[in-house]
This record gives sequence, C-alpha cells and structure tokens, in this order.
Amino acid sequence: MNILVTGCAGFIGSNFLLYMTNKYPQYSFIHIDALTYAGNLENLKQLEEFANYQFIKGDITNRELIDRIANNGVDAIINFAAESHVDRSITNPEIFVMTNIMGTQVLLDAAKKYQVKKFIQVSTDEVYGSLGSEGYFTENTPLAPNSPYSSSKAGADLLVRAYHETFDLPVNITRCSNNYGPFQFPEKLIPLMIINALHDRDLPVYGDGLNIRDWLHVEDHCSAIDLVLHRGINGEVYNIGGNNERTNIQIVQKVLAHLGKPESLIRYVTDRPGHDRRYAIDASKIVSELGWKPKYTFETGIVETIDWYLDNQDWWKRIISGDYQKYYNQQY
Ligand code: NAD
Ligand code: TDX
Repeated sequence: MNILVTGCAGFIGSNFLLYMTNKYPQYSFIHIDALTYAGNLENLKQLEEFANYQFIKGDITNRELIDRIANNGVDAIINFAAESHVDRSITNPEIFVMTNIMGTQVLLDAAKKYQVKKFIQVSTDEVYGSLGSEGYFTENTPLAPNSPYSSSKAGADLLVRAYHETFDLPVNITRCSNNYGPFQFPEKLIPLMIINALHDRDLPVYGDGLNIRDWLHVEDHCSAIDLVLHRGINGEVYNIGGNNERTNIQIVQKVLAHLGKPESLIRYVTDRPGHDRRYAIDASKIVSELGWKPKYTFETGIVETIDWYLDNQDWWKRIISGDYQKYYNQQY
C-alpha cells in the first residue's frame, strides 16, 4: 500500500507513522506537513532509517502541490493535518478555517481525481458539542460544535460526508476523544501541567476544574485508525474512546502526586469561553464491527506518559525555549 499521510510531524500523526512503519514495513508512506509551530520532525527521527518513507514540507491548502503528490499511485490518504488547539482558535479562528476546512477540501479533490481507495479524516468528539452529566456521544449524535476549532473540524467532516454521498468517494471519518501520550505539544493540558509542575510554576486550571474529558492513549487511537484503514466500511463514521472519564482537576492531581509536587501549585483561572462541560464517547461500533480493543488502562498510560516527559526533557526543553523553531527555519 502507498499511503499519503498529512500532519504527521505533530503529536498523533507522528505516533501513527511510528506505529505503522513498525507494523507494515512493506508499505510506503509519503508525508506532507507544513511544520507549523506544532510540527516537529524530531518526533520522526527513527524513520531516517526507513526506506519507504518520504517527507515533503508543504501546506495541505496548496492545491498544485497536493495534486502533484497524489498523482503518484497513492492508494489511501489519511488526514491528520490540522490546527488543533481550542484556545488558539478563540484568539485566531481564521487559520483554523483555512487549514481544517479548505485544506481538507483540497485533499478530497485530489482523492477524487486520482481515485484513491480510502480517504480517512481524523476528526474529534468535539464536533458533537457538550454533554450534560449523563449519556454518551454515538455516531448518530447531531453535530453541535461550540468552538471555532470544533466547528472547523465539523465543517471538514461534512465535506468528507458530501464527497461520499455525491461522488461515491470511499471515505471514513474517525471521531476520537482526548489523546495523551508521548510527543504531545506542551500547550495541551497533560504536558503543560507536567512541565509547569517540574518547574514549580502555577498549574492554571480553567473555571472550577470539573469539566470532564474522556482520555485515550495515543497508541490506542493509532490501532483504531489502522483498523479503519483496512476494514472500515466506506461512508461510515467510527467513534473512538476508552471509557476513561476524568475531571480536569483529577488529572492535575494525578500529575502532581506522581511527580511528588504539592497541590498548592494549582491556580484556578478564568474559564475558557464556550468551555465544553463533558465529553464521553460510546465506542461500541468500532469494538463490535471492527474488533478494536484498547491496550492501555488510564492508570498505566498516564504514569508511562508522565515518565516519558521526565525521560525526554531535551525534547520539550527545545520546544519551550523556541530553539527548534529557529532550527527548522534554517533547515527549510
Ligand atoms: P498537532 O497540533 O500536534 O499536529 C498537527 C500537525 O499538522 C503539525 O505537524 C502541523 O505542522 C501540521 N499542520 C498544521 N497545519 C498544516 C497545514 N496547513 N498543512 C500541512 N500540515 C499542517 O495535532 P494532533 O493533536 O496531533 O492532532 C492530529 C489530528 O487529530 C487533528 O486533525 C486533530 O483535530 C485530531 N484529534 C486530536 C485529538 C487530540 O486529543 N489531540 C483528539 C481527536 C482528534
Ligand atoms: O491550561 C489549561 N488548563 C485547563 O484547565 C489547558 C491547556 C486546558 N485546560 C482544560 C480545558 C479542557 O477542559 O483541560 C481540558 C483539556 O484541554 P486541552 O488539552 O486544551 O484539550 P481540549 O480542549 O479538550 O481538546 C483536545 O481534545 C480534542 C485537543 O486539543 C483537540 O485537538 C481534540 O480534538
């Protein structure tokens, strides 16, 4: 299989490429990434040895470039590339529309023109909006996004759906809950809290800290996308989640306890505007129809993840010092 992947210098995509090249050494991967602030090729250092891998620095909104790359016998396109941080979408929504919606549409056109056999849109549970204290998101829950980020992801999902209905494009949409694990950019809750705690800095908890997220180890997300690639029924949406609901304050307390740091570091700060209260995924469809089974419990996964940040301090120190941006600006 010859697979075009996008955005794999980021958190989930880099874990996915490492997972896939290990599992399917016979497959070829062409990877396009714009290397925004969130893209870091250091995550993919191991792939320097892997013959069937090609990296191209480029933007998914660049129609001419995407057309040229897709015209190369590409069997599948998996789209991870996105602006992914909710807080940034509140201060600067435009780039979210450009990358998440326009970029997806450019990829869909290329998939259609070159008749790829599978197009996977890596989406999010945030497109469903917010839950009250009961119930779960299923694939039939109406879309009700609340942030510029989630609305741009929902817009992309609707385009993907439309290309299936209108042009019979063989698509799948995956909607996963919050991921954690190695290589997550330190603007997101878990790595931010680990790094601040290690520096004895305040841990900013939005609002009352009782918002709930449903956490899944990134490797379990990767194994789910692998299954969808090989067994997903065209046109179907698959929810992915591990039944690990935690309040934000529980996460922060867990990080502090594992690092042996005091809870006095916690600072309650002004809430995120439009802050979704609770996400919880019903993943029974991918479990029963594709046989997906997550490997990690939250208790083992979170401890391994905190330890990964302890063992890989050079990785995040380069990011927070801004050195890696300077390095990439010189390289490309
Ligand atoms: P990330 O921000 O860590 O990585 C995004 C990557 O996309 C980066 O490498 C960046 O350089 C690249 N990129 C951004 N704009 C681009 C453009 N215009 N052209 C080409 N490349 C571009 O994001 P992530 O957390 O790894 O998320 C990956 C995907 O998974 C996103 O689509 C996101 O919506 C989705 N998702 C994330 C989570 C989560 O918890 N992080 C959960 C569910 C779904
Ligand atoms: O400093 C913080 N303090 C805080 O209380 C940060 C950064 C976050 N939070 C809260 C907000 C959320 O309730 O923690 C929770 C998690 O926040 P984020 O890490 O920003 O993730 P979230 O907004 O839930 O979105 C994530 O999961 C779904 C990803 O960033 C998205 O890309 C994905 O689609």
